[in-house]
Amino acid sequence: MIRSTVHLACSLRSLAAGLILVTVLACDNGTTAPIDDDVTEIRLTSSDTFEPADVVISPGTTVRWVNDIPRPHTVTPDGHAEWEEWVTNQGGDTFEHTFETEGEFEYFCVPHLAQGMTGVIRVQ
Ligand SMILES: [Cu+2]
Repeated sequence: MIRSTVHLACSLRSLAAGLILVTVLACDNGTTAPIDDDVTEIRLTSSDTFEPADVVISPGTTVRWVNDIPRPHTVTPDGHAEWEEWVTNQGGDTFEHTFETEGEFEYFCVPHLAQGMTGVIRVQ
């Protein structure tokens, strides 16, 4: 009972943060253009998704994951050792990795794998 109450409070907080985020993004033309040619940004969202989840980049590109809100997520390699697992629970936290070799690098978020929080970086 206590657990479900905490979960509800947590969900409501996430919802509120999500609404604020949507409002902010709505003022941004809805574009998610990379900051520059060599950096691609992926957001860890309040809806427990990687956004965008499927990314195509060329070798030498840096991917920057950004945690949108104070919420626990991970960026965990799925069956490869391209990077070390990143664990975050702070809004604004960032993690970067530069991909030098071609390949498909799948990853997931440990706490939200059951909700389908997965992503893939296609380097080609
Ligand atoms: Cu997550």
